[in-house]
Amino acid sequence: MTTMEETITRAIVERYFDKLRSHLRLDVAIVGAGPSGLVAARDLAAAGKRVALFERKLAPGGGVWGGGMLMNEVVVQEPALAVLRDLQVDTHPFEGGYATVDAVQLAAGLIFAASKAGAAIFNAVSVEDIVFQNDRVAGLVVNWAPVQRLEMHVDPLVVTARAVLDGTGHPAEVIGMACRKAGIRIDTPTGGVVGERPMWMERGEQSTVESTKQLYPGLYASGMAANNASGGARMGPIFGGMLLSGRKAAELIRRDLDA
Ligand code: 48F
Repeated sequence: MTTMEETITRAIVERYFDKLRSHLRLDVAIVGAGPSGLVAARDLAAAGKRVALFERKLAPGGGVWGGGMLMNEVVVQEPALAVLRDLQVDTHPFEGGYATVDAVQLAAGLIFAASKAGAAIFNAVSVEDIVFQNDRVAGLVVNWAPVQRLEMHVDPLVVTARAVLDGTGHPAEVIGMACRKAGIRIDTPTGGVVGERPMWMERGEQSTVESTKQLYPGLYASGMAANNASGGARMGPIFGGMLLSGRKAAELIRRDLDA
């Protein structure tokens, strides 16, 4: 007779490996489940693309949860509210064209929307390298985040993708790896990661969206990763630019994949 213990364990193992197996060859691999990566994942999955999102932390959501200085409210400006309306996240009008959003509802809403649209989210998985073949970024090298954190000598596994989106936030990790290890020059003012400039909210919000683009064949950037790669200003706890960047990244990738 099968015991409850055996059934529960087999359910988890079988379903996890089904999920992993069906996401080894992707249309789009997204690194980092911050706001820009989650919006991009949701939009691309809703457009019928095979999408997986790899997040190093246990909880997806990136910098959303903490609002500003751990006060869990974030501010979103008018042009980005359409994204939140699509996700049925509640917004509360403030003054000057701004609205506030409960940070926990925003994080939960972004995660739920991406998952519900069909994007697979692999949490506690770290991206430690890229696949670089025929002069394009062609996939990701992944490992369990605790393995990386404990510096265990364990070889990783690989997923292939037609497009890779760096949504890793401030460190722009995937873009950095591509420049360093593949020795490529990317579409930024210096050909590499320029780095973040000091706080200037208005400029930072604008440059986040402007610098959301394909940096090299197969490699796209969104959110703070895009902003930092191109040398944009810091903007702090205003999130409209991140949401619009995710939407723009999804649209650019979808167009390129369908061309
Ligand atoms: O930084 P993050 O929230 O990404 P974002 O979409 O949004 C930025 C805002 O949160 C905030 C802001 C600017 O002041 O408005 O900073 O640009 O989330 C990035 C996620 O990527 C994960 C990291 O744990 C975080 O949750 N991440 C980073 N490197 C890796 C990674 C990696 N190598 N592998 C997997 N996940």
